[in-house]
Amino acid sequence: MALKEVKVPDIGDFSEVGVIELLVQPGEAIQAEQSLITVESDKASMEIPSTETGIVKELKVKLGDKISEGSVVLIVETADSALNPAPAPATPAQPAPAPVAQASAPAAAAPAASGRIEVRVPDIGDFKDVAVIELLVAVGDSVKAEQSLFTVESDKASMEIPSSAAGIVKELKVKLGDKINAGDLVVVLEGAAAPAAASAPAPAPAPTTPAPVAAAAAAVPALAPAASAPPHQPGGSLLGLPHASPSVRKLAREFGVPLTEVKGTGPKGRITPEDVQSFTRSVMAGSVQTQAQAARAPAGGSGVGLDLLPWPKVDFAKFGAIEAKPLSRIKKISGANLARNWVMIPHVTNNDEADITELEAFRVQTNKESEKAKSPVKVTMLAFVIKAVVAALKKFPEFNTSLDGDNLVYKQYYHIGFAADTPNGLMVPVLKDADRKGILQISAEMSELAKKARDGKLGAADMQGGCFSISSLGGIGGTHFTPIINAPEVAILGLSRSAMKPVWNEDKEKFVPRLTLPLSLSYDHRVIDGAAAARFNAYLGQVLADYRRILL
Ligand code: CAO
Repeated sequence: MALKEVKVPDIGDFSEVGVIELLVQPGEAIQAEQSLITVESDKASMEIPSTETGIVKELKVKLGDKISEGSVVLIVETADSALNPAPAPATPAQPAPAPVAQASAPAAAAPAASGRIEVRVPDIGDFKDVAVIELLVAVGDSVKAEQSLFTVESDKASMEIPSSAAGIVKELKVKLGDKINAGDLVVVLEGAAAPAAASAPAPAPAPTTPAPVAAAAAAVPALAPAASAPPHQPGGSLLGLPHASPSVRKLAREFGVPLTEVKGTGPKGRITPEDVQSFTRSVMAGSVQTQAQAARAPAGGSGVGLDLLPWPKVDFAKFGAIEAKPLSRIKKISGANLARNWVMIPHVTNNDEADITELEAFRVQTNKESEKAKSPVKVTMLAFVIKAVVAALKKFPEFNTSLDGDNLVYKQYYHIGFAADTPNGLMVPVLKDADRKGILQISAEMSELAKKARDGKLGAADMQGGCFSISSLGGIGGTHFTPIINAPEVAILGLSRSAMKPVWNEDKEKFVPRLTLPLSLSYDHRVIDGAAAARFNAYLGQVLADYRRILL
């Protein structure tokens, strides 16, 4: 173990930028390149990544602090070098935050006094293939030199690309979603009825002089385009646009939240991730309508969008004593995810039962032998089910997929998530490469991950990359239930409590007692047909009834 300082890397011309968001806290496991804090000036907002993997021991900054290159962000406890061969002192492993500059250096342009002026993307530092998320001018607009033309965004920062000259926009060479790089032709102007400033020729692409950045750029809502920010801001003014960090804007786009309609509760009205989540919840519950919904929903209800009744507002205190307690952070996050998955995925649940009489006997026997050998590993039915699910995923590959636009992505790895009940709420750690592990190793890793979940120590990497999830309520009770699919996965298996049941035996012509395990398979009906789901569940049952089938 070693304690290491994580410092602010080279952030271009920025210094004394304010910390507006803390993304990690002491005790949390972090990965190299994971974002630690968000900083913001009047020109840009960006996330500062970690150079180390380990556990956060101490945060050296707090909200509102001003930081510069070299400032210590936090102290991290890293595993010793044999376990963690990735220490890289002050330089981030990745292009790190956006190199950002002042507004003084506009996009490079062909030096031109009048006539056709080509505006190109200036040097934007380490940014490559960044997506255009907002167009701020339209053909026919008159623009001034340094006026912002459009906004681009990477996952770490966002910035506006300014014009290098004044003139009338003749051609827009980019559209929403285009990926751009330094030197790309973006706008053709006809000029220049321009003030002298416009012709201040940006000499060749200036080093470290990307654009002024839009701390306040609006999200492009995925589900509610009608409610997006105004298509163009004359004069490049950012006033009136929502104030949010890149990660918040990304979150908003993922949820289809029009940021212009969200009330920010952060400092100076900044929109926080919680604001986006609570807006989503309010829309889901029907207590708030987006402008786009309001515009298209006639009074009688059209069925378009969610079109729901508002959430009932009840003064509970009128009926008896009450106590209101805030939801935990995990509940808030998982609640927003569950609600999205429930409304966006057409769920169907196939219920079946597996005869696990022999497998349970084998499990009990295995545990007895482990006990004798003083092994700490205890095997539960869930470990056998994980391995059986891998066999079923191999036989029915469409269950190991994710929808990505019009594509179905088939995965060739087998990472299985399992729901773990923790004092703070539901978490889903992911057991990686279950196909390459035996039952004992799966059991050991599962109990390690479940303990980490209960202690609040799961890192982001422990919960990523899942192909298929299992929610086991077998240790608690119930006969069947409908698990909610963990998007972007396409299916989830729910296990209920096994029970001894009379099963008709054809050969002996009598009922025999068999231990049966209820299997509830929820699947995304856009990807999986009912027949395929019934086959998957039946096959799973066969494997659990006779585990030798895994060898076939
Ligand atoms: N039928 C009957 N008994 C079962 C069983 C089943 N299907 N599955 C487990 N059990 C038994 C175990 O054998 C164990 O018995 P003993 O204590 O006698 O040995 C007991 O139930 C407790 O098991 P466990 O919970 O410790 O272990 P597990 O491997 O089955 O599950 C974990 C691990 C982390 C998934 C579980 O602890 C957990 O958190 N479950 C809740 C998951 C959840 O909340 N899902 C809901 C998601 S949707 O809201």
